[in-house]
Amino acid sequence: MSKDNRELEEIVSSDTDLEVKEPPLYKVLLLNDDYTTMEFVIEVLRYVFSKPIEEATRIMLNVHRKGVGVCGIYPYEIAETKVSAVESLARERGFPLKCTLERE
Ligand code: TYC
Repeated sequence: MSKDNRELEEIVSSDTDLEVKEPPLYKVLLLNDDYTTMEFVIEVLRYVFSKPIEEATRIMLNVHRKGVGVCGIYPYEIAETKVSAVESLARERGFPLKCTLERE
């Protein structure tokens, strides 16, 4: 093998050059409140998070009972877009529903 080839192989096979970093993930959290209707929260989980009705109902009831719950885990920009979608739908309908991000 030529010197050039050996150098190239070293570069290509070195860990640091080949390592593919996964993007950091963020949990999207839904917070309970006393005013947003259960129906609206289920609607949001179906529309924004593409949850089937049974899972949407389970997540909503979990948040209702525990105060907070995870509705999905995504890379930052997707998570942030979902938080904005939830809050703007809620404001449109006059509900105080809150949604936040938490680094995994
Ligand atoms: N606690 C609300 C009620 O009793 C329902 C609710 C569930 C609100 C989940 C917000 O994130 C929430 N109407």
